[in-house]
Order: sequence, then structure tokens, then C-alpha cells
Amino acid sequence: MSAPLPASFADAQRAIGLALEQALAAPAATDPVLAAMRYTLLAPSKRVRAVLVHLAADVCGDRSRAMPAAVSVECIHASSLILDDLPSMDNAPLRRGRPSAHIAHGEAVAILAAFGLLNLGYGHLAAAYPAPLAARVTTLYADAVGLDGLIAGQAEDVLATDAVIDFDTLERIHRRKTGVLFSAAAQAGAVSAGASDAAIASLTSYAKNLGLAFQIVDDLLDVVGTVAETGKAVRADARKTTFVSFSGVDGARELATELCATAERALEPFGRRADPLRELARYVTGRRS
Ligand code: GRG
Repeated sequence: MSAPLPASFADAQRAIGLALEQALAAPAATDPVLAAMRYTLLAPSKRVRAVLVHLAADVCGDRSRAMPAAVSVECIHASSLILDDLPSMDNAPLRRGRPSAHIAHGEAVAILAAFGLLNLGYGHLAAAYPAPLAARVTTLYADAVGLDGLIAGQAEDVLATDAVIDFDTLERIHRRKTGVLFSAAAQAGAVSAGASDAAIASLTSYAKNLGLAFQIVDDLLDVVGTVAETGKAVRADARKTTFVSFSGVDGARELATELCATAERALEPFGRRADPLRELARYVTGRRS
């Protein structure tokens, strides 16, 4: 099931949803860990990272090998959501419009499901791609998750709860927590299409700025959004420094708009072929979910 992205991405979202179903197919999900993995992975989601893999591959001229990288990035992302929601992290009760995994399945099973999804994410690449491409995309994703990526960003974020941090620290946290997986998704799509180093560099610059803008809008939606729109608890960031606490609602929106404009400028070498990526950037600044 999909949450709203612009209509032009609906076909990609649908195909990604089907591929995720297949990656985690189970006639009867009796295993509790498998049930929790399916519960999170197949819940309504925008699938924006997987769509980005496809759009990056497309603009580099070949979408045919994008799907395994798209499936993998969604597995990794779903794993991170389960961990992020745990009582020891954000202690979030709702995700994707449903009780969070640890509430629906218990904390122990939720933690194992997060490991299961991470494992599936990497294993899927090894099973689906020829060895050199599998190695390249696995390295991209492992670097994005690792000690200069999601894990580092999450650690700094959790440790900064109730602390005063400066703007550079906030930006570093969010680039690592959110931005790097967007960059890795775009790079994976490009690499799967056999793109040149120059094309990969342009897409990295696009995705890096898009990812940070996406996180700023996430902060904004915590303040101005509703549970019905976001599928998660709102006003949940009260103990954290966010882009809104630094810049206010209007300032944060302006910053997200500027970052998306910077992202769009990185697409110039691709000409009109990159219009879908431009559309994605415009969607990000105005998104409500
Ligand atoms: C071992 C994978 C792994 C991670 C460990 C827990 C952790 C480190 C990192 C947390 C990263 C995280 C959850 C960042 C928040 C990113 C974010 C903006 C999530 C919401 O993404 P959407 O809006 O959600 O794309 P949907 O539900 O549409 O997919």
C-alpha cells in the first residue's frame, strides 16, 4: 500500500510495493519475526527512497536493474524505523498510521524484525545482482547505515535529547540520519544503470540536498501536521532541537525550499530528462505526509 506522492510516481510506487511483497512473501506469516517484518515493511509508505533509486537509474538511461536496490533500501529504511521508535530511542507509539512495531509485536520481536529487515536488505542485493554490482551497492548502503551514517546520526540525536546543540551539530545529525540514505539510494540507482562518475556526482549532490530538505519538512510536520496526515504522533520533538526550534516554521520552510532549489541546480547536466527528479524536489518542499 502507498501513501501519497505525486500521481506520476504511482506506477513506480505500485511496482515497488509488489517487489517488496515478493521479497517477503509468506503464504501464512506464522513466524512472529516474519509477521513483524511484514507489518512494518508492507505498511503504507511513500517509498520515496525506492522511487529515488528508480528515477536516478532512469535519468542515467537504464531502469532495468534498479529494483533490487530499491527493495533493499526500503528494507534498510523499515529496519531503521522500527529501531527509531523503540522505547530506548524515540519511544514513538505510531508509525505509518499503525501502532509501532514494538507495541504491536512486543519489543524483543520488533528488535529481531529490525535485524531481519537489515539482513534481508543486504541479502537481497547479493541474491539479485551479479557480484560486482552487488558489492558496489552493498558498500554504498553499508556506508550509509554505518558510523558516518544512520547509526552515527541516531546516536548523536538520542544523546542530544534535552541538550542544547548548535546549528552545525543539528545539520550533521540530520544529514547522517536521513540525508545519507537518500544519497546512497540515488547513487545505487545510478550505479545500477552503469552511470559515469560525473552523473553519479550530480545525483549525489541532488540527493544530499533533497534528503536534508526532507528531514527539515519532517521537523515542520511535527509542528504543523496532524496524526492523520503523517501517520505518526505529532508534537513529539519537544525535547529535541529541530530546524523549527532554530528557524521557526517560516524559516524552516524557507531553508527546505532553498535546499530543494540547490538540489534542482545539480540536475542541470541532465537537461529535461531530469524533470521527474525536479518534480520530486518540488513535492518534498510542500509535502504534508
Ligand atoms: C541499523 C538501519 C539501522 C539503523 C540504526 C535507528 C537508526 C540507526 C536510525 C534512525 C534513522 C531514521 C528513522 C531517521 C528518520 C528519517 C525519516 C525522515 C523517516 C520518515 O521517512 P518517510 O517519511 O517514511 O519516508 P515512510 O513511512 O513514508 O517510508
